[in-house]
Amino acid sequence: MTAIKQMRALAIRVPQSCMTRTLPTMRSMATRVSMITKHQNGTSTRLGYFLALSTPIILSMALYNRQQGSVQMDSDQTQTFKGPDPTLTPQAKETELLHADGCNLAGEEPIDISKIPKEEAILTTAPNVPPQITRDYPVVLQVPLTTNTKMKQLTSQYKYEQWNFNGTVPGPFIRARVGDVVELSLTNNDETGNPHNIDCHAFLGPGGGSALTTTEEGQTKSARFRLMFPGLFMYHCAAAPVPVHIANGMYGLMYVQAADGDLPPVDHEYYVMQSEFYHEPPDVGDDGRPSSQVEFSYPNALREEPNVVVFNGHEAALTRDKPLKARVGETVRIFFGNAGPNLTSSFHVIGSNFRKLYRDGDVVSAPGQYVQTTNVPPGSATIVDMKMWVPGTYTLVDHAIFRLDKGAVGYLNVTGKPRPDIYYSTESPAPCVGCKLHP
Ligand SMILES: [Cu+2]
Repeated sequence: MTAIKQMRALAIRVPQSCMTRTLPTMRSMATRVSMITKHQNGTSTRLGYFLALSTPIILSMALYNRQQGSVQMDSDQTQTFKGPDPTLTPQAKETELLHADGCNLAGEEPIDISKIPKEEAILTTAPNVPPQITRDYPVVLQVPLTTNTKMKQLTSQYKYEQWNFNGTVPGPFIRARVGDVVELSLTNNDETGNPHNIDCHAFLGPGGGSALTTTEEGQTKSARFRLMFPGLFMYHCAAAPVPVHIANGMYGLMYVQAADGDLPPVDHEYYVMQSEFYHEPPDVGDDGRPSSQVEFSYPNALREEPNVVVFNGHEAALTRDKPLKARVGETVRIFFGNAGPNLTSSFHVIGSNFRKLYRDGDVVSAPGQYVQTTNVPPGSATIVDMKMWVPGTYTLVDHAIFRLDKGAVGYLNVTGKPRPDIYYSTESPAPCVGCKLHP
């Protein structure tokens, strides 16, 4: 068949829309080929035209087939979907139904708070999350927080004096609902004399509440904040010098459920927060041995060169002490925060993916789907949903992967029956010796 005949035969099978899209490209390519070949013989000229004109047509046909959901199984078997793969259909409509009002405001009119019932918040320590709120009315939600310091085993090598809320790093997980009025009381039990306060990213007003809640040693202060919008938010101490209070451990997460319906239920909800620690080298004692304790390093923090990067406050928080758990077939949600203070996290779970990703803690917009890794900057948070299909150990990491050797690793242990239809080999697993990623 001549080049012209081949081109005509192909063109007959190409939809008009594809032709329209590709014609300008075809013309420009043909012109270029014409210029190149005008001094050559007739055969190479025809070959040039054929290559220039047929390549975009073939590419257009492949693109068109893909858009139509046509899947070539093998040479004599074609399976055709009508429309795109339904499992990959965007969920925007579903989300619209969940949160009909995009802003989901509690209401713009002032309210009489004395008429709202009071309730004490359930506060949990990482990796636990308080149960879903099922009430359909707002409350004055009482949140009692305290501040203190505590010497903790930060890494296998060193102890470090952390500054904390309610005795833990990260601080407690606070769950509330849009329309609730958070009645925050902050008691400063820190005997070092440092003032502390709360800046919560879910609060509307100057400083996110910090100026209203600054407490000196031995003091308690209270303030009220009405929650006007849903999402996952970081809270932290913002007493001066702010970077030092955050670097030493004063942060946590608050999740504000939408008033008209929470996220779809899952089997397990977990609370994980990434952060860095900056410390000086250990002092060396009279016996020549280095101390097992290290102290905060302002120069390292200023240079943004952490010594330690961890999930939930110390190196072993999600490995030896408390790996996350699930069973095959179950769904897992992680409320993931990044306290920084400096590094952006490239959060990833080795062996899985984020079936739903509520980027930046945004539960109003349609979630991302089947996402491998997500960026979480300092001062932000994200919500990821996974489904566990295959038993084994899954590893939480910051995919800026050298941080693994600074402590950023956690495990999610999944038990249950193997699924050889999904994951199979005749070989038995052979984890590498000393590997933190694949225990
Ligand atoms: Cu503080």
